[in-house]
Amino acid sequence: MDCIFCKIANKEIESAIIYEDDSVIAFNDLNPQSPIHFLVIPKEHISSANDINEDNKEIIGHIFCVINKLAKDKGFDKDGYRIVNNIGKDGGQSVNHIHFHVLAGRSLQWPPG
Ligand code: DGP
Repeated sequence: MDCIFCKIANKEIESAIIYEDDSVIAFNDLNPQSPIHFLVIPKEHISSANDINEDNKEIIGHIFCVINKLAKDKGFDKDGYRIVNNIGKDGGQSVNHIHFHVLAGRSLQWPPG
């Protein structure tokens, strides 16, 4: 499958990896929108939140545990941050491998555009 995030997970494409374990990888976003902006993805290909199901749902909880750990390790847990998951065309998803944006390091605005 020609998936850029599968290639990042398989190290076929270079990225600034900040965390990795057996099932998950986190790397800095190529186009950062805040002083801290990284993506957390499952190594397994899941196209979007539309494809979360009873068989793969545990990875999503694990991703949130990883984000929680990284927020504490990097020290932005107390000031706060935002987790974003875009889905499909109207959600602004440009890469069809589920990913969670983690944005931190500045006061973020709401609502989104
Ligand atoms: P989304 O629009 O939610 O699908 O976000 C995709 C994000 O992925 C976008 O912020 C830019 C980032 N991105 C796309 N290609 C690459 C890449 O090759 N390397 C890295 N590090 N980030 C990428």
